[in-house]
Amino acid sequence: MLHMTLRWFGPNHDTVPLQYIRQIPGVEGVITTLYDIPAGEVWPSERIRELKAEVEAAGLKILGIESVNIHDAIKIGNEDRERYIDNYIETLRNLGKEGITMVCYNFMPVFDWTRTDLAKERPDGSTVFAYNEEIVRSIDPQTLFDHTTASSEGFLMPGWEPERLANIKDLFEAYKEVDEKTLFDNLVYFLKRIRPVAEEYDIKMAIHPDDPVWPVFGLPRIITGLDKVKKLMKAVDAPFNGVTFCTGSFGTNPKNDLPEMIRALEGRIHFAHIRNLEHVEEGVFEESAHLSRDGSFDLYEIVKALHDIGFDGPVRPDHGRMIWDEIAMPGYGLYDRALGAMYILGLEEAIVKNQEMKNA
Ligand SMILES: [Mn+2]
Repeated sequence: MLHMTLRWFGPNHDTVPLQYIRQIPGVEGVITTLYDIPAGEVWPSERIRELKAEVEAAGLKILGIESVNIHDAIKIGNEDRERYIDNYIETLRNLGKEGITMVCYNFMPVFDWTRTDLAKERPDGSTVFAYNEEIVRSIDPQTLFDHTTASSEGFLMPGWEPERLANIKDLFEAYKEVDEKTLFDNLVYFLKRIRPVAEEYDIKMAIHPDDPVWPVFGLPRIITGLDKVKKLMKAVDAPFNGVTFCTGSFGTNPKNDLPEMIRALEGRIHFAHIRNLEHVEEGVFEESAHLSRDGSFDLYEIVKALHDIGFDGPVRPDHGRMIWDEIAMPGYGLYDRALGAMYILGLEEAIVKNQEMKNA
């Protein structure tokens, strides 16, 4: 079954109180993080325990972490990586000891995700994240960074840490020799090194797909579609090595058949991000409401596929539109994500009942 969650960035970063999340029917927990700890540093056990206590005091559970970020040295594969992988292992051990057993991460160089507009207006007046390949081609990474941080309403956007991106030129320079093959090999190396601790604590590692699933600013992409994901699953062929099935990211490429991909990845999906987007033309898309008819995806078929493969893990409505004048981190307001959560749970209820009727 789907275990519904909302992403929550912690008491000092999120505008949405845990008590509000608790009041969304069917939401069991949160997917959270220690937002202030830079990539590469060990997460102290005390901090994890504190976070857990706060979430549990609100009647919720931590159903996973998004993300424990991967230090650039690991992605680049330079001599510093051993130290950072050791730190990652220690963080996993500290999480495992607290019973936290799902970790989402990504392996994208420099930028975690890319959009050209954080507040594109939809016909109904709501605003959403949008992407236009032509704009990306016409600007440099620094301009995109300045634009993204300037339009984030003062909120620190996940994956866009100013300290890490302080010198984008140097960062690009460091990735100069990293092509698709090197990046993939470095990911496999990382997974093999963390395998023992992940298996000891039964931690499921769930890689998030690239977003969008094509190269941006010439940076390589390795988690873009079914073939690439299968290749990774095979390279480290153990259940701990799985995927975050993000419909919005895989779905940036209209050729990715989302329900088919879900069925093909049975047993290896550890977390799902369920949302919708509207394809405008090639390389141009904008996020939409979760409702199938508001965008390009068939959310019924997506939830059905997850149900059919016996998926039993955390899901979240992923991003939401900004509606009803809410002031929040773009994409992470309460209102539209709550609507999304209810819609997804409604689809699931109908699918389960339908199945029961057929079996009766
Ligand atoms: Mn996602």
